[in-house]
Amino acid sequence: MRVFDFTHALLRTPGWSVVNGLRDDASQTPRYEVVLAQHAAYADALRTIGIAVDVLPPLEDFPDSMFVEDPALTFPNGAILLRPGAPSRLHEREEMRGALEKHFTKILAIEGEDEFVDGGDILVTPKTVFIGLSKRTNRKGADALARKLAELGYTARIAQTPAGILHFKTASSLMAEDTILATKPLAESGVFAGFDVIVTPPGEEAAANALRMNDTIFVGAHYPRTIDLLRSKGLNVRPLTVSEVAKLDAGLSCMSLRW
Ligand code: CIR
Repeated sequence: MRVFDFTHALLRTPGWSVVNGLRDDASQTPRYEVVLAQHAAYADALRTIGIAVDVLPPLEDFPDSMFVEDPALTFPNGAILLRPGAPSRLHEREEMRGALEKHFTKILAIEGEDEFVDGGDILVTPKTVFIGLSKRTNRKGADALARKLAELGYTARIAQTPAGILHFKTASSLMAEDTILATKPLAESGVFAGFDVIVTPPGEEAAANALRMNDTIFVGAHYPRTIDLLRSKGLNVRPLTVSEVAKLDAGLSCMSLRW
């Protein structure tokens, strides 16, 4: 089984409070109805490729809780509850536990009060799980996660998220077992030595948060040059509209947990 072969996904419907979600550019206010529609289209797209999609109810107390990728990590053999680094998001993980218990017998948790890790900073590749240090993920959190990953049989590698972007996966995603899509700064950092790295075209850096699931690669529909580039390499690309979600500094991986 390849690391991007999945049968299940867990999502959470956005609540009205999503308009108050965290974002770098406060002048961009997402419209609730449009976020909801883009989220529903994303869930449908996952279903059309054969994924069993479990959609959790909205949590108005947590404006960013539709981004279920950040408070937990899932693997075929277990899940890990993380400690998101934004204070408004820290307690989202408690809301994930019950949902994960329905699917996993083994659930580990990062517990240290000074340990913070967001799932958006975790890039799973066949041999290595990259953990990007960022404003949300600190060294203690990364070290703690590396220990939990070892318990599940995975090897972690701690890396640096480029300055000015939210998460490690804002700038990178796995396209094939040996191929990564990354922004120029992350590609040039050399962190992906040994992989074939496809660099996002200038102006389309945000396309780097793409999502490979089984034989489909979901890419933001607003990035035509990235779509053409990936298709020219024989990859099966399916564009999805996430323009409203992008106002919340989010992309395709953020809206699901997959296993
Ligand atoms: C946040 O700032 O936490 C949300 N507005 C966006 C989270 C995006 N999540 C992700 O990239 N995994």
